[in-house]
Amino acid sequence: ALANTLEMLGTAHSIQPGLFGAASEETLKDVRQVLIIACGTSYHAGLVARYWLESIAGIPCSVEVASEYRYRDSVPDPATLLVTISQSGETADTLAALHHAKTLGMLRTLCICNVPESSLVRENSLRFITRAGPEIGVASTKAFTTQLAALYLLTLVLAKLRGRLDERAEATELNALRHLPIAVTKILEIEPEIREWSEQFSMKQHALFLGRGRHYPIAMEGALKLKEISYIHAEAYPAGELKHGPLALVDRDMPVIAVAPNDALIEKLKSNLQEVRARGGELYVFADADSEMQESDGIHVLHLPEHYGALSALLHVVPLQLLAYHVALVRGTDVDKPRNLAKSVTV
Ligand code: F1P
Repeated sequence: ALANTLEMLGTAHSIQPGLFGAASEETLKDVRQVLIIACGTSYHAGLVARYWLESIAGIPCSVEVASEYRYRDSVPDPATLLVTISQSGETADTLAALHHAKTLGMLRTLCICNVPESSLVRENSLRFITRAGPEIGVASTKAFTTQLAALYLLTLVLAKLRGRLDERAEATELNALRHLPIAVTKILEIEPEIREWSEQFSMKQHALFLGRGRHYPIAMEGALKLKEISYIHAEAYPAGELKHGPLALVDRDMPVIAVAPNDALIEKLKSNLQEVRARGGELYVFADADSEMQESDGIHVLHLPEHYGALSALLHVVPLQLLAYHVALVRGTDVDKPRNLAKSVTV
């Protein structure tokens, strides 16, 4: 899915705004802020992108769930770029939020969507079609990673138009993007260990997911996948919030899954994890290849094959998707057609 989505980069040495449609340079060049609107998994992709847009493109960004935004009287800056994200392009709340935003004066609109002939694509002049192929199951997975790739490209285009990306940095980013499909495939090497972990979740009622920074939305996505397909109650928290409430839930029956890339926040995260361990919580940690985190009593650690810098969120979601998948298999739930859920929520 990622290889297809990124194929359009070809062998180019630069990233062209034209990736988002014919008039995109004109529309994007003096954008002052970005508003992202989506539902479910697509909303989580938007939350990751906020970190990228702020730190790489230096552009203010807010992210809203479409099901609420459509009822808000927000006061937008006319130079806002409205980005809607949807796998299906038919999600009623996302379409309604887009219509609402247009009535509020937001006319620069771009969608990231997996279905070229969808309503969402028809209603946006700028668009990026993720070429993930059809999602067989209800729970969105490969669409999510391709949405992240599209949002990263958008970040780079905006950074470039704002003079924040020199030629060397652009070449480095392009190489990193082109290597992504291989990096994701390599993660499958740790699937046997993830399958082993999944057996320990078979009788669990609840699970807690922790992350920090741009990996907090990845923890949210991991919790959503586990809920959707295995019916285990799962919540995600930014790890620093633990002591403000959720720590009260932690005991030996509460597995705690930590997204622990080796970035600037790792020392803070480690101290949060010690707080969990001190309360008897069993930890399942996804660390990076170059991380010093080691297994010990009640702390299980899996190292991802690579450490991927700014794009690491895109890699760290894959083991969480695999964990949800294997837990669902162990519990005998239907991974493709979870109860009560529709593939595309059109009402
Ligand atoms: C949004 C979404 C999906 C979820 C399920 C229900 O869909 O919440 O994230 O997995 O399919 O709908 P979309 O707008 O991305 O198509």
